[in-house]
Amino acid sequence: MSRLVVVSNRIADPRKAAAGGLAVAVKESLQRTGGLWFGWSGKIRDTPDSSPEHNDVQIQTAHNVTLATVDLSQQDYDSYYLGYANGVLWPVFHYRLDLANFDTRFAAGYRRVNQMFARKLKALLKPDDVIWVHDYHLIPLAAELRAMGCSNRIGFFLHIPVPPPLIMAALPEHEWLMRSLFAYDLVGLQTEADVTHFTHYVEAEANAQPIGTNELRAFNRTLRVGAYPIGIDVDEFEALANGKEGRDMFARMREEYSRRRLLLGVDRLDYSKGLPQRVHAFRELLANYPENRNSATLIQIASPSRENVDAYEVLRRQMDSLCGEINGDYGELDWMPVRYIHRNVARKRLPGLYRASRVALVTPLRDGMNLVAKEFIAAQDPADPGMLVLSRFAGVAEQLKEALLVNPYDTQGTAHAIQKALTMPLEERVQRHATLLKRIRDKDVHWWSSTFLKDLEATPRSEES
Ligand code: GDG
Repeated sequence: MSRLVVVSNRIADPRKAAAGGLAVAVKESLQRTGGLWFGWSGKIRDTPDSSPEHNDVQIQTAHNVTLATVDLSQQDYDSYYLGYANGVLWPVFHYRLDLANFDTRFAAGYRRVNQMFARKLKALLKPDDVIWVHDYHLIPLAAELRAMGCSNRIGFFLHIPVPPPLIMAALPEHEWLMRSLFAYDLVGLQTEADVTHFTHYVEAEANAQPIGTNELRAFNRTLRVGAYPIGIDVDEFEALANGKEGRDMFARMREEYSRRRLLLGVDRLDYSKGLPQRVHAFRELLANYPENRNSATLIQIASPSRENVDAYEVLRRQMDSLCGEINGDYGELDWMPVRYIHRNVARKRLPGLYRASRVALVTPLRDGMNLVAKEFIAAQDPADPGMLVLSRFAGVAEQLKEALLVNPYDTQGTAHAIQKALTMPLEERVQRHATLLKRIRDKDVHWWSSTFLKDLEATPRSEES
């Protein structure tokens, strides 16, 4: 059995139960193979550059897993993390060319940090290791490792969407990024739509030749590409909802809102999540369906995110003002339409909150997958479930067709769907929920990691392709 090496921008300590996300997804495989998890420590060093002699790898062991981290210099953090990853790749991959800042120094910093990561990681690798790299921060990592003579199997999973070819082509460095992707053996994307975009893009821009199903040949290499929609640990989430804290939270919310109907949004405060559009749609609901006044309450949790990137500050001010306006215009002494919480809520409180909500609003303008939609379904009482209003532009909409799908840019249409969700008969809710639950259970997080890793291990070794 090969050792698994996971590489991601940030790592999470798998000993911490509340870690969530990627930690849950890769924990089992890392523990089973005595694996290694490599990434940025989250710390910024005082020394100005990332040269190897100034930056040691910090190693810890957690159960059977080795955690290896490096620090970043301030300059690298600014250009690699804030500048290129979150100021260029994130907006472009979410179709927001208008928000991208194509400063060439950012691209240089991005490359420099990927080279530094490759150098540090290479020293820790064994010949049979299987390497799984995560997300847009690390696209060129495999190419840098290959340049150092690494012939291990290397897979890449992109957590965010792939935009249509001409949007990709607007990235000044797109050819370099595309060539870098061909250094991987397997590229995993969230949805079939992403696979189609990616395939069209490399066919158009690199004259890549399709060979067999989901195999592309270009730059003298063969790349496998597939859709691996990421899932959640459904059993864990159900257990959390049914556990003591989940039940307490549920009971508290039900009591507090006994005369109200609760709508819920849980997101990072990010412009891809469609938060202003959601507040507009909720306002439209109150205007067009007055029976919801003095009754429907939207709790919107918007956890702070990337506060050093300008576009996020603009969004924050916009949300403060929109929520203030709706409460001012519609609020009563004993009812506030929107409870807007710009703080992180403890993970153990989420399941009870999801379960107490009649409707979840998951309405991003663009999203790779969206795990909140899956968490909401897993937390419901199957005998009296809440309803999911879901953007058709979230990757998860490819799987969850029984939700009420909306176009978040269509304010009236979204308000209408929210009203439909609020008034849906019990029998229909139960039926839809049962199908949705089956879908997220069939492709849960264990399916996701084991399928990707099985496919990666089945690819020929690099020198053989
Ligand atoms: C990226 C892609 C893709 C949110 N607020 C709080 C909180 N959360 C948790 C949720 C959920 C997670 O954060 C968010 O996951 P999403 O999938 O919704 O979105 P991104 O953070 O943008 O993730 C996305 C994902 O990667 C995985 O591939 O699905 O498309 O953009 O688990 O519950 N958790 C706590 N407090 C909060 O206030 N504890």
